[in-house]
Amino acid sequence: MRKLKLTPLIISLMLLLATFGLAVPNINVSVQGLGWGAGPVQSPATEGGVTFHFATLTQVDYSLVHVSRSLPAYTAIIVKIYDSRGNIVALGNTTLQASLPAGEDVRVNVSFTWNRFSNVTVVIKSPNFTTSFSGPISLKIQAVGEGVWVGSLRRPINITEQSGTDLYNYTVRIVLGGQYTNAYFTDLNGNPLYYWYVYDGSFTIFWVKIPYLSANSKTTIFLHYGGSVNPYLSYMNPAKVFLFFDDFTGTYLDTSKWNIYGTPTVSGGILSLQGYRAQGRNIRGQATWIWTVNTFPVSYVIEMNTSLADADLRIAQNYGYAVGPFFLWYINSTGDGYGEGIGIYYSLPVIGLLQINVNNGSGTWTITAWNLYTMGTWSIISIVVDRGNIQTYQDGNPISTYTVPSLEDGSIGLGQATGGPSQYDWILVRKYVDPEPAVSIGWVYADLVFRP
Ligand SMILES: [Ca+2]
Repeated sequence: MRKLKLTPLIISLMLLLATFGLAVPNINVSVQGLGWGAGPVQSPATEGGVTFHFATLTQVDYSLVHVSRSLPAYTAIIVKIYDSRGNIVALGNTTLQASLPAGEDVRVNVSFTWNRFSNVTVVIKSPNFTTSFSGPISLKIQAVGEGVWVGSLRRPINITEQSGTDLYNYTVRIVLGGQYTNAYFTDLNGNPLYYWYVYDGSFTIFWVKIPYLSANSKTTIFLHYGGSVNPYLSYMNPAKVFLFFDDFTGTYLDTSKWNIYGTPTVSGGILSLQGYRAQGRNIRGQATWIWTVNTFPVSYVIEMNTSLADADLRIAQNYGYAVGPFFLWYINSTGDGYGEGIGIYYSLPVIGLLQINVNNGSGTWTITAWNLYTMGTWSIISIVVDRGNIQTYQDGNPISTYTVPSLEDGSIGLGQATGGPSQYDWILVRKYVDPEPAVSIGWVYADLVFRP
């Protein structure tokens, strides 16, 4: 009888043990990897960013990563750079030797040529494991996050006023290597700024209008680019950026902007100016010049993309000299203009001060120097008109200087006396102070959003 009584007890104990056997030894599952789907993987951060340091204009040598939360020691940080086909072109990683406060940068070496950059991700693997209970099973989960690039980049640009005067609506010129898609600019408060740019095949010139910069002060603006859309496309507006701008679109010269002598032609976005030319013993054609309807307060800079065509050699040989293309930096209200004439003295390439009345064409040319302009190729010519001091540049190289009587508000002009045609893709006029604000360009910065 006693034996019979024990049996159910043993059976119930065995059942009890069997039940405990399922529950008591926890099943620990270490989950490592990226938390796609509904898995309870946690990211150590929600947002952050990566900054790329350039060893040269084109070569990145390291990155700086920061995230929104502090990271413990022994956290691994992996930076992956992808090309446009999704292949990894560079991989860098580091392990924190001490905890990293939120927002602080940690350096991760990653070496690649910038033109291969198409995407970046940053993986953060924390040494912290958290335990999650799901019914009778507990999971040990490593905190892992993948920082996904939001798809646009920005570069801080530091601007320092150096002339000792308060600048209002001043247009700053910024030159960067490479091309920048969907580019736009914001100020320190995130407000969009008016801008314009040209890309010449290897570098980009940006002009950005700064509403106010007090004397000797500094500010930072941000270039944003690389996104899928440009939210501030309407701010890419040369009419808002420059005192004067013409891209020579359409099929005729815009007479609301220019006064005309002779027959300038406009085609395919290019202005062509043709002068007199020798044909056998005869001289054909006529000189051509144009000058702005508006006047500009000194001081200012004229910039233009031009391919200059020389004076007519045979006219120079026959008459002793000939002016080819010329720029008029300043024309007063009676039409008397000052400028530079590029021409030929017998057979020698020379330049000199040209004084011409735009209404009747009478004038003088005073040869002052050899012609150091490169003719017949597209280049950007800049002319600084700083009161009576004139300095010209071709693709940033100083070419010539002139001193003329102190100037008041005036028009500017372009012309071709003989030879040609010289061609002009665009021309602009902007304000100038001496010295111009200093521009220094910061590193490339990519915002990241971490998942899961
Ligand atoms: Ca054009």
